[in-house]
Amino acid sequence: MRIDVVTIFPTFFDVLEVSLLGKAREKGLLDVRVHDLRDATTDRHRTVDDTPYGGGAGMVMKPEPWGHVLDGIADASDAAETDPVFVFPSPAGERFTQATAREMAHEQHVIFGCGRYEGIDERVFAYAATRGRVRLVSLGDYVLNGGEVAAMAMIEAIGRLVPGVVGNPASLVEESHEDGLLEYPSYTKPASWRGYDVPEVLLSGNHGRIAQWRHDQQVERTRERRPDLLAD
Ligand code: JEK
Repeated sequence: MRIDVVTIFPTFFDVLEVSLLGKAREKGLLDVRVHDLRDATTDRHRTVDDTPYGGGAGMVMKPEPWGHVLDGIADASDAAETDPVFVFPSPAGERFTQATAREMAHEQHVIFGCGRYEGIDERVFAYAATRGRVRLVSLGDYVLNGGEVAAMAMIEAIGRLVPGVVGNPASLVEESHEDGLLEYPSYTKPASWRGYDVPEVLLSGNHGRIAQWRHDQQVERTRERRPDLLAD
């Protein structure tokens, strides 16, 4: 899978070189390329923002550097590939969920456009729609300072679903059977630690009882912490 990221803070994405996604990149499963939006500017100050038409607080990202950099990425993309998907993290986007991650893990080419300031001139989204599919996606209902942290979370959630990235595919199979419940609690050795004991059922070797106990824990925790998940 090919992933391009456009940002004014390319070093934010240095962490993609470590851990699971770093290994996936070494193995050639993920081809991630980060582009500095300022390299697509033409003025001496490498300006990417300007004041909003109609007034209001803050600055808005100018369309021209975005047009230039998105053209460069789309023109260079493989002629054999399907249309890329442009993902613009936005507080005004559709909510990013595990279902969104699953859909995007099937794509050949995803391009993340990370805004800053008050966001990106709206015409950039209209233009990108002439070069691929466009989705404005929100990580959640809180306000971040830009799209970078959201894009990073999305890349990790999508990347781990690409076949071969997660070493043990059984963990992904188990996740897909969780049916919208929170996960059950996990324990490892030692069986007794600082006076806290691992629940006896997990030491019993009775796999039927263990499966029942884990399911009960999932339902109980979901009712306490995320009752919204049980609504229907
Ligand atoms: C992309 C710029 C910063 C901050 C003004 C007024 C209510 C805020 C833009 N889940 C998520 N939260 N935030 C983002 C996100 C934030 C971004 C950009 C994504 C580009 N910013 C910013 C304040 C405002 N708004 C009305 C909401 C706009 C995000 C994601 N994904």
